[in-house]
Amino acid sequence: MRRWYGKVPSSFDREANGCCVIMKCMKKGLFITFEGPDGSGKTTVSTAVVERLQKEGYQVRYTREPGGSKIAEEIRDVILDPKNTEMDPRCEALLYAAARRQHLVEKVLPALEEGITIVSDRFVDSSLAYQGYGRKIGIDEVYSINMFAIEGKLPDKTIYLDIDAKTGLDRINANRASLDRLDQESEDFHNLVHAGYEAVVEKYKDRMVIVDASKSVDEVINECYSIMKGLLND
Ligand code: ATM
Repeated sequence: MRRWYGKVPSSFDREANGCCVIMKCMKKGLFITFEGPDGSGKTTVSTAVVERLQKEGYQVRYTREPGGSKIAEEIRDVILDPKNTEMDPRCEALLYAAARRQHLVEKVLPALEEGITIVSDRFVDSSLAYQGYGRKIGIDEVYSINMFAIEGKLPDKTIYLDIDAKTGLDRINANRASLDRLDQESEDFHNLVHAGYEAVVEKYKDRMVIVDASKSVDEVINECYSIMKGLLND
């Protein structure tokens, strides 16, 4: 049976197969996440890839964490506010999980049901790396609160943009006008986050596609675009 992940069928397809057949072929959208340390270029790359795919007629939507819905964006503001220096690490982990829950049920799951592929700029692996490793809460603890939040809904594939902490931070310091509460953390913290990502990538290797994010942004975009095309046409 033909598999269809949401590229709008041509009029030939419609005439040849009839709408009923197409509806039967229609699959849920794919759930793809982009992950990586700060300065890996996730947002630039994932938005560029989504735009390119949309122009080709694919039913793909970009969203981001923390945020992506009204309530989740409000939680994002609290988490990233540089003035909230007293925030406890477990409170931070719970807030990320709360924002994730709201975004998932409000934006991600309904779109997937409609056959739209979701590209989420960060998801649960960020919490495992940043809170589990960076804040030293432990990956298993952070995983367990997240399982409550996401009820086992993990991405179909995760594209991990790999960059070392120093190169990533240098990029951020060169390009960003203002730094949020986590950007302002020490290089040691960001080294721990990178080590966390390495552990997460190893633990979930079947789900991960690793991309070298130290290459030029155009090269990284092209590579991620090819990966996405492969997944959508699989
Ligand atoms: P973005 O820079 O990708 O918008 O994410 C905001 C910050 O939130 C980012 N750190 N900085 N700087 C990573 C952090 N973050 C976590 O610590 N845990 C999470 O679960 C998520 C989704 C993001």
